[in-house]
Amino acid sequence: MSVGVHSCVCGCELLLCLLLAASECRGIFDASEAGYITSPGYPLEYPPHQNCQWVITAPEPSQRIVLNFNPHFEIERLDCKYDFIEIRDGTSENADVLGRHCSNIAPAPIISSGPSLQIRFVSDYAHQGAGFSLRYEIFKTGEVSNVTHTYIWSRWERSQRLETTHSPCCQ
Ligand SMILES: [Ca+2]
Repeated sequence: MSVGVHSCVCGCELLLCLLLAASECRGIFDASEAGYITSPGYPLEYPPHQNCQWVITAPEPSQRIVLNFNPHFEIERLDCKYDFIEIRDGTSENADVLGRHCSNIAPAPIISSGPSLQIRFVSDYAHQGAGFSLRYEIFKTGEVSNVTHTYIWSRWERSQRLETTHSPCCQ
């Protein structure tokens, strides 16, 4: 049985469906402005029966996208079969899988090979966790190209450093 918008509308209370439809559980984002994507409710437990999908695109065909995960990561383990986050290298349904992750170890940074990637988050009916939070932005190989980026990056680095100082999990 596929769990999608239609089965949701038939299978759960209307209010919950409206909340799901209105939630941040799906969307298309332009990576030229860096942003965050989280599982619903993060850092509180994500709800059961989630089937979220986000697409991130970059404006230039030569650009790539990088995802950095918050170390506070918790998705039901068990072979990543019931709950998982899956990242694909492009927008098509058959795009290569860059990673499928669960458990409580955040993935290492993930970089697309082209200007788009898609993220899917699935949960089944039981056993939830805190979920995930990730930051997306255009992957820069060379020097920093503008002031905004420098600012965001230094802020990000600083928050990483703080987390490292306070948490033994981020060595
Ligand atoms: Ca589950």
